[in-house]
Amino acid sequence: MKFTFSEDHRLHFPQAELHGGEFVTPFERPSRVEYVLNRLRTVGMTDLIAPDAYDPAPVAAIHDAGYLNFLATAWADWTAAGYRGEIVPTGFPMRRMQQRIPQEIDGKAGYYCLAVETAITGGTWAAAQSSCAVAQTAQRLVAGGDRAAFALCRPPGHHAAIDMYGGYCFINNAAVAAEMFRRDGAKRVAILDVDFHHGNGTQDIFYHRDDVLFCSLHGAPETAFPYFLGYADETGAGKGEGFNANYPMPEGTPYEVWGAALDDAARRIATFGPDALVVSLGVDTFKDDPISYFKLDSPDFLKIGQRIARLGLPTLFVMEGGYAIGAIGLNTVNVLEGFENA
Ligand code: SP5
Ligand code: ZN
Repeated sequence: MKFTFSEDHRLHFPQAELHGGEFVTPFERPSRVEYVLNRLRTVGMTDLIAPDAYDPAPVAAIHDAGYLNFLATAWADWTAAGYRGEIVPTGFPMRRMQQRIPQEIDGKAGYYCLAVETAITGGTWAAAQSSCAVAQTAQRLVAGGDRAAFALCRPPGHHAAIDMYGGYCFINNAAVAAEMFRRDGAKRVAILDVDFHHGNGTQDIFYHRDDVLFCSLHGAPETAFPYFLGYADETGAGKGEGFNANYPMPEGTPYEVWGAALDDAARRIATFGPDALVVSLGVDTFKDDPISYFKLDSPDFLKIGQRIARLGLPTLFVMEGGYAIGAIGLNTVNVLEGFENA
């Protein structure tokens, strides 16, 4: 299968992530992409397609206009205010408080932020747009008739909600691609999120819609980021009722259990009968991931690809998380190889 990627991901590399009360080098770092590229080369997946220009139209259809304007102007406003570090807000519109948007950039960032481990830098907006362009280009390959394509996106996207960034995500690349499939004539689109973390952003974007089915397998919110969404009883609302499926699982979950949840999600997708499938492909379910707690091993990722292939759908793989850097290439490309060799 063909894959897409942009060097501009490098423009986003914050110095620090707040982790356990310390500032550490971000887990979501540029070298992640290098390891995936190396593995693609090793297995002979060399069909790299350069990204087309970023198309803002489908992005504006799923994200809030004020939010996108905030992302585009945040760094200029932050530096103009005299702040010298990276953008990390300090106050938030919590319970029983106003939900009005402040003018001051620290307050404004707090309004649009869902997790402060994710710093914004001078290059973040350009990198986020390039990442989205990578997904958009791969979407066009699949919409144009390729059975599958792989978007090697960075920064990732599935935590980015209608009007919130965090969890290393700014633009929801998988959601943009799903929206593009709809615009290209797909009647129904399914999104399968296999990243360790709940795809809260994608759920938020499609929660009231019946044309996009969202299924997410993830660490249970009681014990795993993003903590405040991802329960099994979140099933969609309004006409979207029944079109959101969460599979929260506990610490230590091995492939035998995780794979049964994947089977259930795959059956649900088959019943839904979509014209296209978008896979939010995170490999932080790996046993040695430094911030996650499932116990999948490298060969299990081949099985994930095989199971997804059995759906027989035009499939777009969009890179999300995975922080066991030494294994991210093998695990990610195993999914793609499992799919291709199924
Ligand atoms: C795209 C993606 O995978 N985003 C993940 C964002 C996770 N952010 C911080 C999670 C806090 C994790 N606490 C880990 C405890 C490890 N013992
Ligand atoms: Zn993740």
